Amino acid sequence: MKGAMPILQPASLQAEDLRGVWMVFFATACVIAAFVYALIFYSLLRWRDRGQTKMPPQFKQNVPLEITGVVIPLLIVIGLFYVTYVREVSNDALHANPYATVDVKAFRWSWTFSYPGRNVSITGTPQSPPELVLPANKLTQVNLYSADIDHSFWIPAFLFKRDALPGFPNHFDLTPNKIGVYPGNCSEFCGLDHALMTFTVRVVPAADFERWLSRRATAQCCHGERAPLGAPVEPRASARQNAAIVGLRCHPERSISPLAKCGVEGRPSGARLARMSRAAP
Ligand SMILES: [Cu+2]
Repeated sequence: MKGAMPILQPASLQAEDLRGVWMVFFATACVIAAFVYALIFYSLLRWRDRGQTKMPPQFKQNVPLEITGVVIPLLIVIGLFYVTYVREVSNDALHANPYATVDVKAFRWSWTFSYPGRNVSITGTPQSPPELVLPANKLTQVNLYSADIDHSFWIPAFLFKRDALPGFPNHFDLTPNKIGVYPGNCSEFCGLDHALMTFTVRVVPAADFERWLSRRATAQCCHGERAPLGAPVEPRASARQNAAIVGLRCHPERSISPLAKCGVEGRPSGARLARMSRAAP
């Protein structure tokens, strides 16, 4: 799994932007540190005790020096603020036509990742953390919700963290640009199993992403794997017949063809199909 030193190898376009801000801060801090240490060592060497008994010149104030000492730090802070503000505004802007959309819902103590319009929803548990699959080099818009209390969605490799607050959805764009698997977790202490509130992010080529979505949708739709529209309605029916019923629910046209499309072999009898159709909403 990647992401050990994400500041050196960020894995999204937005993170590369933020790394630029970090580099500006780091370089500024280095220059200031070098200046301060130079003054300290100069003073230590130049004014060290050589056994003189005479006091050095004493003065109470030096107005030009004091003004310089206020103005220079102020200019540095304003410059850093400007760099941060410009990058954050551009990073927070939402793209009008994202390639993909993901609804992320935090809850005590795991996550649900849903792909609106694609019939795919993945819910994790503390024992079985979910996986968020994203297309590489494509913009994904994330809608972040909380089902209960405050959580925080954090992907270190993307240098990205955003709070999940109940009643206040957050929206942001991510454009992963390095294929790989990255760790993610909740970074807001939210209770007993907070430490287990982890997930992984798998970044794959866009074509693989589309294939994964189709496979996952078919599995969920027709084979009862967290069927999005409810559990099978025929308790006494076989697994194959229940799959057919779920298939009917997934495909509102309620024809025979979706069953074949879903890979359900054979056809139920006319009477059974009619009963299934009545049972499906
Ligand atoms: Cu949490």
